[in-house]
Amino acid sequence: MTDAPTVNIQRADAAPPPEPRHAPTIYRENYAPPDWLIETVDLDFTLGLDETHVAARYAVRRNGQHHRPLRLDVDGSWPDRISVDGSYADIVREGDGAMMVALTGGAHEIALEVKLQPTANSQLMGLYASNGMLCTQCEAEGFRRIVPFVDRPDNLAAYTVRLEADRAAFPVLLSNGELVESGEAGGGRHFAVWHDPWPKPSYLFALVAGDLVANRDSFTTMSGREVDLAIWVRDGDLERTSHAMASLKRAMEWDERVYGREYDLGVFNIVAVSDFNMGAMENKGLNVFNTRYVLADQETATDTDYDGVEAVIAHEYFHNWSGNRVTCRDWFQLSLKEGFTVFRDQSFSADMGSPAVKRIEDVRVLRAAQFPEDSGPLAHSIRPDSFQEISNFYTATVYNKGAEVIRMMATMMGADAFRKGTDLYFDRHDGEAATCEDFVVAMEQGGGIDLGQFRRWYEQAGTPKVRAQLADQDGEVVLKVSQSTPLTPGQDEKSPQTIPIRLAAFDRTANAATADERLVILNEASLEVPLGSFSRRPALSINRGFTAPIIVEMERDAGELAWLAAHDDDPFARYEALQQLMVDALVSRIATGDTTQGEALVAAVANTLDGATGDPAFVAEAVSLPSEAFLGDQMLVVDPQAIREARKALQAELGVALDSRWRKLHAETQTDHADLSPPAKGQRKLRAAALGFIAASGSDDAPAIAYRQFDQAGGMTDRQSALMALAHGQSTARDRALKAFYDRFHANPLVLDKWYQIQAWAMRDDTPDLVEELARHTGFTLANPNRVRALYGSFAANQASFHRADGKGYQLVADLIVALDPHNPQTAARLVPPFGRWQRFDTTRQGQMRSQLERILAAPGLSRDVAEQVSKSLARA
Ligand code: B3K
Ligand code: ZN
Repeated sequence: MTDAPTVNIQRADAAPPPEPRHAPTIYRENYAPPDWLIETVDLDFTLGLDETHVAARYAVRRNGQHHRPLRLDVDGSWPDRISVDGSYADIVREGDGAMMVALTGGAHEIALEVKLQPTANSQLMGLYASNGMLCTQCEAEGFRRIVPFVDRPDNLAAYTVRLEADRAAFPVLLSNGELVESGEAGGGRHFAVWHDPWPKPSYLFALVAGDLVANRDSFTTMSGREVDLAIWVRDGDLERTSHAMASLKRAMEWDERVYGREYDLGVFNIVAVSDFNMGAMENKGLNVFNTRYVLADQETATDTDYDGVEAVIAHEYFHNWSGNRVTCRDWFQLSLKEGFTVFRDQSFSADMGSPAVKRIEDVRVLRAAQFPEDSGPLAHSIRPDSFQEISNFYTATVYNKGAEVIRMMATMMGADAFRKGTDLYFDRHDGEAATCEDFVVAMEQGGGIDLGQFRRWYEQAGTPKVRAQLADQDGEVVLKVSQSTPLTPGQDEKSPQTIPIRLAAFDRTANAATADERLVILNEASLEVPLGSFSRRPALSINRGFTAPIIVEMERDAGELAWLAAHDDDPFARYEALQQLMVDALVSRIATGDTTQGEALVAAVANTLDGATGDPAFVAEAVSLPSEAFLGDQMLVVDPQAIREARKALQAELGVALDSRWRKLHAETQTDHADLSPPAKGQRKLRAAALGFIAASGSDDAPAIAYRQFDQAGGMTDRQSALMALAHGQSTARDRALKAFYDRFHANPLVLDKWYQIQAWAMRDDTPDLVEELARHTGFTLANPNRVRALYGSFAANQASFHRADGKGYQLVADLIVALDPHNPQTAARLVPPFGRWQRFDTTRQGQMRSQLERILAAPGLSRDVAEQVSKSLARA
């Protein structure tokens, strides 16, 4: 493929100019289709860790009537040689580094050659080296770090890729699509040619070369086609891939059954990589995964880890249709594939386990990650209007709120109409780069629903607040609801949203808890809903199943909440009622020192424990105290220390008051860790909750109980929860357990991450000092994103520790951001948002947080990623 005559017209040292200090803002409304389309791509890689040579050939076609040149995006590697139709290429370099190629006809062939240094690529975008292997990450704009290209998702092309490398160092050579040829290349080298028949955008390109072994299996699709499945890992990790393989097959079957979507190649490869900026990547036919979401066995992975593997394997697989067959027109449409695919993976996981518990977990994540984002300086709608660096928009808003928006459509439409809508969407836009609007139109036409006003969910940022009140009108109970959305950056006006709210009113005097559930669509500023007559004020169960991503504000006294926690037939609402009781108790304890609600809470928790034989995982969720961060969100000014003390005190009270119950539960929930059934996982979750209360009670034998669980654990779930319970406190058992854990597992990077994470999570006064020490520990490295997240990501999420009054937490994380940015700006930028919460804290902390943000902003050569997050975070929301 390199035999075409190329003309050397640009010296290799004519590198593009450095990135501008203040990157330009890109606006959604300025979208214009590409002037030229690359329709076929031939890539020829001569692979090496230190140096890789790429020869590329593109067939390009003029798109429409115009005289503009071809724009090729470039980031880093300026080509040594370039030609047009085998002759001189007339090129100009733009200020942003792009290459403009003057072309005269309607169709041309471009050939170019590039040299890359994979080992020197610490950003982990483009082609890079990890643990002796070579791999790629191209979403969103990494392909231009490999070769100059029309690197935007609306350029779909068919790719043929030839890989050549030393056979001993890189026995396995993979790319997208199907293997069409392979063989010897002489001198101990070999080659493989892959062809992907499905036109795809450049962000879905991938290659992997390395010394890997495969867990192989196969799947027969609904039309009877056989698909070869392979999960590629380093030798020694093979026995940890069976859960991933089983999850993949379940996901393939589920997508056929639930969405009618069949896989479309003869091969599906997954490769596990240890140095990876995020969870995984859905490259066509060649998914690349963080090892964390592939490898699991009972010795090293918790039940949560197992669930994470299953969910991420499914998520990436589902992208084959929601993302790959139908892709995004531009990056503002990211939620088109991500929101929808998260909804699909959430539904899949719900079907595989307990739907009620899955819903509780998903809402917990939404409240922990998305609600704060939506109320701060980085708030944006699920379809943003502008960005500087698209990597900063892979957010909980685009992903998780995006999924809630799809869920609301499904709730309003019902399952059959929703399926008709998605069928139409997939059929109509197959092979296209589509928009969120295309999706909404397909849902309207396929599912027969008017989503006119519902579109505001795509436009408006901010979490709507819904105020609910019961009133008595002429002997009838009427529910009055009203909505408002707080203003967010760049949006000075908000209009009413379309909010589907499932609700029920219970007659508390009736023997059985039955009520007519109804779905109310709130699409005005306010609405009155007649509920009928009741002999006394009914118990109101509202936003059941969390039908809408809103904050409900209403006064319900402890009696009503306790009744709902005990009797509501909707499990999410039961959970919510008990959590609200706890929030109310803690908020009033913090505000006034009032501890009188403790008793009602003890009774309500005891009552929920009585139901433990039903769904233990549900009980564990319901009785666990709300997080420090969630409690902070309920306060006008967050007082991290007061929250920690109140929460600890309440946990201790519940621990003491129900001591014998926790001990009994703890003793009864011993399980075989090989049993991954939902009931067994639920037992372990409840056991962890019980141990947490035993430890919090402060009883003398608590450290010994925790140590025994740690020491005798049949698997990582029990071992980790015991270590966590010990890590919060001060005891010799804690020190012994941490040392034993390190000694036993330090050679396994994923388990060593846990060791860092557990200590960074610990609710101790000296956690910032420990984190500082751990960063100097031999196992810590800036080169591995998992390790950075384990220590610093966990620490920044540990509210009272990160916000310790002396400002040390802020300083540690800011230092890390400045040190990491030159190596890996994407991972560095992900640690900025906790600083953006400054307006929620007292003036001293505000000053400390702002001065760290200013210090980061002053760092020389700051990346576009971090600069955007920091400058936006400094602005007043
Ligand atoms: N699509 C990728 C995320 C890529 C992130 C790039 N910064 C994984 C996923 O959402 O499935
Ligand atoms: Zn995704």
